[in-house]
Amino acid sequence: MTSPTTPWDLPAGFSWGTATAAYQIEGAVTEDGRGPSVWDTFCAEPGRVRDGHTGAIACDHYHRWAEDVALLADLGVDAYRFSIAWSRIQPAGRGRPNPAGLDFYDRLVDALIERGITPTPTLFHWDLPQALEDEGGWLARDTAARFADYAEHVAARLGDRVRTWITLNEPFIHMAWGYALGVHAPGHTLLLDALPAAHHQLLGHGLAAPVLRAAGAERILVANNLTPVRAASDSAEDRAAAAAYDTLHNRLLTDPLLLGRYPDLSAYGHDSTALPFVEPGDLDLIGGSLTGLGVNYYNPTVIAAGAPDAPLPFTIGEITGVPRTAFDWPVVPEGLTTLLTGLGAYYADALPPIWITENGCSTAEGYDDPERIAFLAGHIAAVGAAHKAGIDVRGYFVWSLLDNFEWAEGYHQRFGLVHVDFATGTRTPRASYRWLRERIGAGRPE
Ligand code: IFM
Repeated sequence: MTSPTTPWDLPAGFSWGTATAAYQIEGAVTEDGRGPSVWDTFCAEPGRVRDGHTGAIACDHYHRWAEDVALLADLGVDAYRFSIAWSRIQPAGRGRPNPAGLDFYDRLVDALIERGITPTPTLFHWDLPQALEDEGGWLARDTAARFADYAEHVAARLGDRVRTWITLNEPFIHMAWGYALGVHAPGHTLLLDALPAAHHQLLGHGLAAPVLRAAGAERILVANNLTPVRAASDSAEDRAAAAAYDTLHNRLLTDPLLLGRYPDLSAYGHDSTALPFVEPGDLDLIGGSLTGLGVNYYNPTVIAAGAPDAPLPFTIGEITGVPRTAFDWPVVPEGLTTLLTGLGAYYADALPPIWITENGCSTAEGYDDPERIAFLAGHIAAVGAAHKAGIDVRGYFVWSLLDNFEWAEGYHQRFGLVHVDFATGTRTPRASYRWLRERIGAGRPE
């Protein structure tokens, strides 16, 4: 519990955490019966990931998890967001669970609780078992049922201790980069034909939610990647394009969850009330199933009209005149306030409490990271400003605890409060880790 007046004017009980994901940190991809995931396959394909990097070893968290829990305890966080690798639990995506896989997360959950850290698992952070991809992946409706079955196995083992679950991580990004553009696993380039992959992820969440509730869940979240969208100019064309992009990036995956319906998709040539992949009853399962919204925020987006013959009705523009991260992403902390207050204005009473489930930046490799400190200070202040404006925001998870495997960028982007030497596995807390420890410690009761 934090005190009512942290340096950032955050609410009493505000929860501090850090976040990671299984494929990005665990390594040990062939150990203890783990089956291959789409990311193992993708990494093995030449040219997919920068310099041929893979998650085969990553941070070796599978063996060094106790050290990582000690780092969390020393940091003083209230919560830890990690993800469960589906193919450790069900190596082929279906059938009897693999006890060794469940044991790994069971030990992790116990160790976190022993240190007073709330375990906050994500069930799906992009590493679909390859066997399910071979049957159509998230384009196949049956994958949603498989996901609920997997959730049931995990909840049966961990549900006595885990109270907050995040079912999906960034389903929009997974659909867009994995199924529409092909820059992430599983590497499909379907453009707008990727939409069923979004719906089936939501359906998987909708089927899993009652299973998690039956196992004692108190909070069920989806962590959505959201971005405030601005038109590049005041022209009618740019404003229409910005609205279309906002619909796709933000509302496609949030309206069904909070309002029980898809947004108007006419800009994409679809009647959102008659989508061929949506079956009767689906939206009843999906709508109203959240008891919290996870918000992953990195930067705003500027949008201009697309070329008349382009497949998409928008072009992504450049944000200039602001600092940039090592990834060349613009740093706009006030965009987070805009985003949160915009959610409040749009969803009104349908908006549940919010947790910032990811926020952070990549910096140069060194241990001294003033850019990360400035980034975090600015963004946490932006959360405080949203709280002051009436938004019910309850927690903040830094992405990430450790430098890790940054998907198609391999190990070239470093997001960690803790530096990782990928040759030896050695962890070294950065200046930002010490800064955060002091600041969140400052907000705790004596
Ligand atoms: O590393 C990713 C994470 O897996 C999902 N959200 C964005 C992060 C930074 O790109």
